Amino acid sequence: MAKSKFEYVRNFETDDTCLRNCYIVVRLDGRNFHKFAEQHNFTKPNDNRALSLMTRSAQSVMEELDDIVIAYGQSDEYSFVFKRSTNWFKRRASKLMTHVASQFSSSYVFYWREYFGEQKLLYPPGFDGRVVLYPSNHNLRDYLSWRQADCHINNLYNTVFWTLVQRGGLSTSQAEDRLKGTLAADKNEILFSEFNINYNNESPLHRKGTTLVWEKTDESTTKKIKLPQEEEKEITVTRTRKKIAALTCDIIGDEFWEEHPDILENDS
Ligand code: DGT
Ligand code: MG
Ligand code: MG
Ligand code: MG
Ligand code: MG
Repeated sequence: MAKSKFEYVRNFETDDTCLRNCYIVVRLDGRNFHKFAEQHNFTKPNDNRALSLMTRSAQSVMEELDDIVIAYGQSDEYSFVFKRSTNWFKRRASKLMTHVASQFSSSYVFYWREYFGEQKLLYPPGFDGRVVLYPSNHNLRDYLSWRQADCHINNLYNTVFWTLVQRGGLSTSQAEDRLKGTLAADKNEILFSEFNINYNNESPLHRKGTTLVWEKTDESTTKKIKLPQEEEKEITVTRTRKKIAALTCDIIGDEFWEEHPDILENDS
């Protein structure tokens, strides 16, 4: 094919191929969701409609894009982990990140009504994205542990903070003062002794965030078949299908990883 004299401009594109053997993580985070949550009347500290919509959008990302083996979300963020050996879009960081961000954002708007009903979407929300590479299973697990620990720390703080305000009658600045310098144990104690709340019994969705994984399920269907010179008969066909499961469990300890041995690929 003849090339135009403009063709050389291609050479200005920079190479952003992700290093081989590394897990590619794309993390999205809602742009200015402090304001977005206020304007759309999100309940405090957790709005289950908003969390479910985030998860629905993440599910769409996993279904529509190739090679995502696990996703983890909390608050206004979601992390997507591409399998170590993926060669999707030749591992080009910008392609992977922009596909994740745009599929997620359009899904968030597309499914908005299913979760928010009468509450109108007042303006188009945006999400930033970043790509981080993790060269070992240990690093990848620590990354996901970091996000889940962050979820726990924020949720414990927000739970006590809003309990002090909503049930304890404190103003927001009084609640802030009250919590200044407190440790996790102190916060648990405030909840327990003053409000009879055992933090461990609070919703696991709020304490642990949401983990999306692929699960294999066997689906059986019956089919009528007719072979030449034989009676028509019914047979059962079993097919293994991949389905996304949304879990609200701990992913820091070993148990989850022992139960899902297919997510990590051996260091090699
Ligand atoms: P950014 O990410 O730098 O553009 O700014 P923000 O405002 O998105 O800050 P970020 O991502 O650090 O914090 C998330 C905000 O989203 C935080 O202010 C609280 C809000 N948010 C997230 N989930 C909920 C929820 O379920 N309920 C309420 N009321 N607010 C939420
Ligand atoms: Mg931020
Ligand atoms: Mg944000
Ligand atoms: Mg955030
Ligand atoms: Mg194209």
